[in-house]
Amino acid sequence: MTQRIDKSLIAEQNAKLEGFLQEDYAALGNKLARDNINIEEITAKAAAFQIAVPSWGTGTGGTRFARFPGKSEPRNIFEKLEDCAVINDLSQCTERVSPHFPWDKVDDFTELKQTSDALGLKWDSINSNTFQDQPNQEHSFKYGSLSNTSEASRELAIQHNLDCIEWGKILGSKTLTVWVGDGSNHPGQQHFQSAFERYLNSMKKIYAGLPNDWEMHIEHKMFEPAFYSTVIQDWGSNILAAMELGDQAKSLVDLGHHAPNVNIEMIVSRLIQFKKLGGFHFNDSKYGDDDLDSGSLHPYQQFLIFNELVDAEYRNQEGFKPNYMLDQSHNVTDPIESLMNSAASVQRSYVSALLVDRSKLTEYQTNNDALMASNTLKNAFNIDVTPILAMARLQKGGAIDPIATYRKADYRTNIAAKRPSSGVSGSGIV
Ligand code: LRH
Ligand code: MN
Repeated sequence: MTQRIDKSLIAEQNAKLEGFLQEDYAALGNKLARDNINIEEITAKAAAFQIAVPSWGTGTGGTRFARFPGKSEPRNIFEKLEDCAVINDLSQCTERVSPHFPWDKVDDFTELKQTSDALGLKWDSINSNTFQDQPNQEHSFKYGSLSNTSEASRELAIQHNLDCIEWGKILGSKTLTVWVGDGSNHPGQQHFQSAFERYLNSMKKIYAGLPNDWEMHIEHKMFEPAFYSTVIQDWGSNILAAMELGDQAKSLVDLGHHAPNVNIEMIVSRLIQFKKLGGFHFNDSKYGDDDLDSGSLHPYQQFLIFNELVDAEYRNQEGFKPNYMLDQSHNVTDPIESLMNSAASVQRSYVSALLVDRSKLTEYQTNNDALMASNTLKNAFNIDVTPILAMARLQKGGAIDPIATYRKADYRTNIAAKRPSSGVSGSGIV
């Protein structure tokens, strides 16, 4: 029997906090009304916001040095789905799960679909994996996958992506995300143009296998596991590939895949303008692809990214329907707590961006009033929208305080018997 957070426990915990919430919500409503903002409309938009959870984020993450498994770790996709259901029970904005194959591969995908249906979960983008060799794999990905000089390795990588589409169809997904670790560690090791041509020719074969209502999301990354060059190194190579492949190919922005201080919100604006923004992998980082909790270090940058996204919504930008997803590694926290926290952080950035006075902003931009333009954004960012996020959760049957309610439920202890720990530490991201 699947362990869920009891609705009565959620109601009991909410009852303790609802009075204060109603007070704070009314006060914020009055404040926003002074700027002709209807708090109910904002709360409705907050309630409609969804961000997908990465299946691989439900287990404790690690680095090349070590991984220290947490308590009652999920050991397979079925247990990962149970944890995703708990996250959605409390946060009410994470009904979609993004799997990674072959990490989540099963023999019976229909059974997996039935399990997710029973848990009220849907399937988001399918992530292929051609950055690791499988046991007894005939043709290695050591020197790349879709861009490998070996045709046999390329064909194997192409077939894996086509298989991912077939599995995704059974699960009801509509997107294939392709991130490759292909690149080089030494100057001269790779002929840049030839590698990119091999990559494009391989992607064209995968693109041909896409159902008409699917998208392919291409993910760029500056470095790792290659440390001199990567075939899809930045948004430039990414959008060139997406334009070369066709309308169903879009660019995905993983926040951690850029050099420190890169203006990611401007990259987002460009991708929106050219109708090539497929979606996001939200996380935060200080140095490299740290995969830390979203908004934990750069909440203003995350807000500025949503300022571009809400601006596009506000202007009814053609072809604008980006997919939102978390992509994080939880090395020292309970993954369920970090995923709930991070989903709320991204939802907060969205709601704050809804509060920007866009007509005033346009006026200040037109008149080159830089200070007032900047203040117009800061004013929205500085409004504490916590009551709106909590009210949206309450209205949907979630928890006013997800972390406190989760800890009260003592979920990890309750499922410990069902999930004996492997006791194996090991290393690596999952
Ligand atoms: C690459 C990446 C990619 C996933 C992997 C788990 O760094 O961001 O999106 O396939 O992490
Ligand atoms: Mn990613």
